[in-house]
Amino acid sequence: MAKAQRPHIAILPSPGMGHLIPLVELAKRLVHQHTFVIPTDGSPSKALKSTLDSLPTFIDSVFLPPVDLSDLPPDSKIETRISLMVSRSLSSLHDAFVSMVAGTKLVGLVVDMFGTDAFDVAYEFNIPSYIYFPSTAMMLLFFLYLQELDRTVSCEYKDMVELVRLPRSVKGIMVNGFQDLESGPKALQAKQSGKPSVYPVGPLINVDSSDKPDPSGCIRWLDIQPVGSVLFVSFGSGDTLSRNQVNELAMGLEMSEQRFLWVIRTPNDTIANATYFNVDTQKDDDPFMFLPKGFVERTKGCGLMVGSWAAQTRVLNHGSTDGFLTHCGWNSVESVVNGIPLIAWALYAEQKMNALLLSEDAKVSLRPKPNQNGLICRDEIAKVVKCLMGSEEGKSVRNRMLELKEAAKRVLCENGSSTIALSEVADSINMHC
Ligand code: UPG
Repeated sequence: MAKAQRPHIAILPSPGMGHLIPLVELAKRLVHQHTFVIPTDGSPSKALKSTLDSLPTFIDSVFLPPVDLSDLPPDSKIETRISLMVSRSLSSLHDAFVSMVAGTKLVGLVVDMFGTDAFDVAYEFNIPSYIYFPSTAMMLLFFLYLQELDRTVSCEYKDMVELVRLPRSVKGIMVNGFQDLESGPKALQAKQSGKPSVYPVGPLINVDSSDKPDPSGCIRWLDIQPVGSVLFVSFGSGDTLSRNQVNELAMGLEMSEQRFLWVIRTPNDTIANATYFNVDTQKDDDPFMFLPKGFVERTKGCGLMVGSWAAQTRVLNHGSTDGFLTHCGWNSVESVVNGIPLIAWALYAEQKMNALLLSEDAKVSLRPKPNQNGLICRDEIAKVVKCLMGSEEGKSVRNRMLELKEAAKRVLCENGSSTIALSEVADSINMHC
């Protein structure tokens, strides 16, 4: 369909690559024209610009004027900053809507979980709103029930009988999950009158083409490693470890005697998500400075460290990669589609819940144990890495992941449940045309 004829959807990603990337993947799969309307508080990162530069022609993007967050205390939480960036952008979003409705048939607004304030703007223009929830159905269930829990519960949440209260101001919620990975989608799918529909459309992941540049050199390095030999170590788009933890991780990787590719960041002793807004524009110290003395030389040949950012989807799709030590950001669980088993090392947000789901429920990951101070020590790291890459237990985790890979293929094929759910969303949006 020609661009001008497509019904038009406005998409508001809340700040952060972990929210932009899944919304881009959603947009690619809906046959509409899309405009990403992007809140910001300053200059966007290189990773963000390069994602926007590579969008297909039916997806446009526009930055809203930067908002001022200088009144916030320096230690304000990331969730507060993200939410305020959205709410302080609403008048500019209104202006963007005026331009969009003037030139095209605007039929929907899609936001992620931090963008619901924008519903007011959509409501003013009589445009239906949808949420794309880039995390698990389990987390969605928890969010939906949180208000009720807060109001009524004084005991431990785990002792509660589960009841779900769905919000009413939204038409539909898409969640990046599928039944074989977690049972949550089923619990949410039961249709109830007056409640929004929940569509499990996952796993939606970005597929980087192999002709993209490889500035960090990690693909060239993987090309010369033996098939199925490398552990990929990466903590998402913004997570940072403490100095001590970086030291222990380096020593643990060395002691494991396994090949590894590690995306390293400058450590931060106080915040676990220090690079969330500026993943590749860090003005801090060189992250290599914080590695143990002699580590780079000693691991030469079997280990590669790259600063800040790697072509993750290409790494996970590479034949040499055979394990992934991840912070359990839900987009990183994309390794499901590659059949790569995991080491689950959660840091913040809902990542501990994801880690639990991946290890206890889906059984596709191993989980290192922290000591009483919360530090994961070198011996524990070496043990878990060896176990994943070369033991019977690792083999069983790997086999389970291969089963999930097949299940993911099934739900994403032409008549698969996620493809059908996505076309139901498109039908629902098109009813507004
Ligand atoms: N990525 C790269 N290269 C890198 C690092 C990351 O391409 O070097 C990509 C990765 O492929 C993925 C995204 O960036 O698509 C990162 O997303 P994710 O793995 O989910 O991590 P976060 O950016 O930390 O995600 C935030 C939250 C996480 C939550 C997720 C979805 O931290 O807890 O599950 O958003 O809501």
